[in-house]
Amino acid sequence: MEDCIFCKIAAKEIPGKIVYEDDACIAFLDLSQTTKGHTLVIPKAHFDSVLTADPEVVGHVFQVAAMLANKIVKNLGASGCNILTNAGEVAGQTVHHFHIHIIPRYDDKDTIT
Ligand code: DGP
Repeated sequence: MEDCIFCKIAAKEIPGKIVYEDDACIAFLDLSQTTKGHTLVIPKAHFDSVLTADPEVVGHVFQVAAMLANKIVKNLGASGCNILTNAGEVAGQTVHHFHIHIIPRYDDKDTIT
């Protein structure tokens, strides 16, 4: 989709720190790094949010997110993680291309505001 920053990252038109890629999705480090290793998983095809995405795509992207979260937590020595998606501005979505956040959690003091 024209003017979608995540479509451009998926198409490698603008740089992203890519940590995983397959035919249908791509994962890259979030610019904001809420905690170390904060990663986004997105479908290559454009859907505005999880609410409008093809259910099969949603399933695949969540499977990949779970697999990557496991590796990220182990590799970075985190104690756990948040896996979440925001749908709609009212829910805090700022980039309107379906994406899943993987936010590693390191201890009970790394509170996310
Ligand atoms: P959300 O609020 O759920 O829509 O999260 C959007 C996230 O996308 C936010 O944590 C910051 C991140 N982000 C925005 N623009 C870029 C970008 O150009 N590159 C990368 N890597 N992340 C971005």
